Amino acid sequence: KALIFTIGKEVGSKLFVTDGLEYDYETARRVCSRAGGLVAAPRTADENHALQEIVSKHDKRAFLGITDIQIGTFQYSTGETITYTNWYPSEPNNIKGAEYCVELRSDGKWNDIICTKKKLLICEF
Ligand code: GN1
Ligand code: CA
Repeated sequence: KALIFTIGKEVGSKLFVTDGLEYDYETARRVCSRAGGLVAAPRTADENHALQEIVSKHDKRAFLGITDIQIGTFQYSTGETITYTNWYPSEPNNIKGAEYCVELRSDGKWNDIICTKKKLLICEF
């Protein structure tokens, strides 16, 4: 828990932790999973705000653990349909029909992007 002072944030019972590095989405999933966590997915405005602070600090947009690879509906990596959203205006726009992942911008808003792009890793525990 002490690590959150340098590499993450605590919101309620959730810990968000970053290694400061960028990976494609599948690698991000693997790295978080190996550590016993999931790619971070904000379920409230408070959680979104904590993730925004991490993104701003590192000046790198982060992947969220949210995709529409499977059924055209955005889902958490647990398979549940998302409840909270914070899309940037006109997003998700699914450019070229190929944007199945979601990035968090430094303004806290979400954009759908291609999963093979490399984005900041933030895991939740
Ligand atoms: C554009 O350039 P950026 O990151 O602000 C696009 C997004 C795409 C993204 C792909 C208004 O966003 O929808 O996902 O490029 N924004 C607009 O890198 O077209
Ligand atoms: Ca987009």
